[in-house]
Amino acid sequence: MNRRTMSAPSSTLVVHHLNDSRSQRILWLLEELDVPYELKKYQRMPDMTAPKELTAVHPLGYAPVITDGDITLAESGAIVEYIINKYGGGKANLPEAGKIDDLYYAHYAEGSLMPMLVNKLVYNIVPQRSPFILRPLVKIVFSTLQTKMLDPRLEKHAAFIEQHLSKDNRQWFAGGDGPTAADYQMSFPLETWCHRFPEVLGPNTKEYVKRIHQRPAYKKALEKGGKYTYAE
Ligand SMILES: N[C@@H](CCC(=O)N[C@@H](CS)C(=O)NCC(=O)O)C(=O)O
Repeated sequence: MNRRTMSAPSSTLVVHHLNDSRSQRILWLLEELDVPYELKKYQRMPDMTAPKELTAVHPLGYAPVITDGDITLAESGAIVEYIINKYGGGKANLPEAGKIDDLYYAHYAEGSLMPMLVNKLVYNIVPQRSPFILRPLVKIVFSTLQTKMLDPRLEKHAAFIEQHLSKDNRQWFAGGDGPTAADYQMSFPLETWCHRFPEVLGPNTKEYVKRIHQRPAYKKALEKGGKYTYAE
């Protein structure tokens, strides 16, 4: 066998990473699994949107996106599942008992939780960006929407998450001894929530976010990805 055939195959996996974004969870996953990858970095524009170059990779122009040989895949939940299936080598596997929690929280993160957190952000931004003359009125409308509609729902979700994380002293969403798909997906909403308005989050939820940040693989992902506001 010559040197060439003995060496590990070079990776074709490319992560298109936008600063301060959901793609941080993909870097964490890849570092946990110890999968080699190439990183292409993109910087948010002053209005926080992604730069146009990302639409050359995927028509919607959102992060994360990965390319792997001929495959281009967007949507973090799909990417997490793809990477665990193809490169996981059993490392993100979990006991049978945790499978339903893993499935649920892997979908809940983007399906139910993120839309509310995005709404919260948008409701704060809209008044700031509205025409000066309309601003006081817009402010009243959006702050009423927040206090009457959004905040009570977020409180309900905070209690729901806290109650789950307090069950049998669990460290991870699926109850195993290491992170699984549910954790990679839940990391971003909980990090941004902790960073922006932690008041309503319970102690187990805050501890959980700290636990993620203490992982050596997470720290490695931070070093590679560059500045990430939600781990500061
Ligand atoms: N549900 C998608 C959401 C993707 C998404 O909205 N990504 C944000 C970054 S966190 C983005 O690229 N925003 C840029 C923009 O809106 O222009 C996923 O989980 O991948």
